[in-house]
Amino acid sequence: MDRTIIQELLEVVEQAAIASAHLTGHGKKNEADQAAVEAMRQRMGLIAMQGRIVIGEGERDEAPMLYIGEEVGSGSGPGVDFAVDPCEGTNLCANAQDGSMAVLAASERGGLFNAPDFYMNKLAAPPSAKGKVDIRKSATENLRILSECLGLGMDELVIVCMDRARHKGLIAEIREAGARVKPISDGDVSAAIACGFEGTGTHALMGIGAAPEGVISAAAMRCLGGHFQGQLVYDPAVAQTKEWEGLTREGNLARLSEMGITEPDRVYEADELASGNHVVFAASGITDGLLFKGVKFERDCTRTSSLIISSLDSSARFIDTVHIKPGAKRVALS
Ligand code: VTB
Repeated sequence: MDRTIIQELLEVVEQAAIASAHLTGHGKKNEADQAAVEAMRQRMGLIAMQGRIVIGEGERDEAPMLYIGEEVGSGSGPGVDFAVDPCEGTNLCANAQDGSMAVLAASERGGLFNAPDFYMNKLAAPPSAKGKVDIRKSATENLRILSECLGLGMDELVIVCMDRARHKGLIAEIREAGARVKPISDGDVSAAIACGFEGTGTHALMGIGAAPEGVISAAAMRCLGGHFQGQLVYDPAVAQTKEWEGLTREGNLARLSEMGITEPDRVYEADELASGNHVVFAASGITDGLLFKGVKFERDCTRTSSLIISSLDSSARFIDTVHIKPGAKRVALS
């Protein structure tokens, strides 16, 4: 994998974002997802690589495209592993709410953790708190450490948590400690990455989201030098999700073991979830977000805003692209 892949991956996420942006606000989350999947797959096919999906839309029998194990790319060139989420925050996209994006992480073969479709307890924090906060510590203790590392008062800290019943206790604890909580309905990748940059006004992501998204967040945080830890959640009583109705703790543990995960309680660090020598994170806004804007359709062009973070050249690029429509007469500067 060399630096030329940066431009290719930019175009992959841009095309996926544009495809699902056509469906923004239509209340059709599956269609928006499908459009992004098709566009992402099609653009990936043009890249000279032996690509492989390690985190995707699911198993082959449930996902016709970008399924786990699917080969993508032209078939010759470097081996590249991908974790993809073509429409992260499908509900946000369907309801035209802020925070949905097309996103992926890439690495050389074997450089991304093949996360099972489980839940994951996550802790993301800025680079200055890296290795100091710890998911094994209480939220209260981590807030104290964050306050010290960031030089901010407790009441100046903003902690993002997904707005879910399972976080009732966590949210109460954060507020009790004196920090502020910003609940989000969906989209914890964007929330995690926002912690990697100064000036976003959010200082940590705490709580349980999906494991595959955790790997994508970890890839970005690893390149940014931010803190990210994840621990799989297998107990339905902890996950408190409709998705796991009828499943048991023992059954989930057995599923993990079948997948080769023998230490289900292990805490994974960012560089274990994204362990490759070369890691690239690419995202393009579908709707507006904290770090970049969503797709804007205009008469003569379509505008996209994206973020590419790469360990290949230690960079984070914020890229605005004007996609000029055929026969365009006049493309405004901004
Ligand atoms: C999580 C989160 C994602 O969906 O997957 C969430 O990581 C689903 O969680 O960012 P629930 O099953 O509790 O609803 C997202 O918010 C969007 O895909």
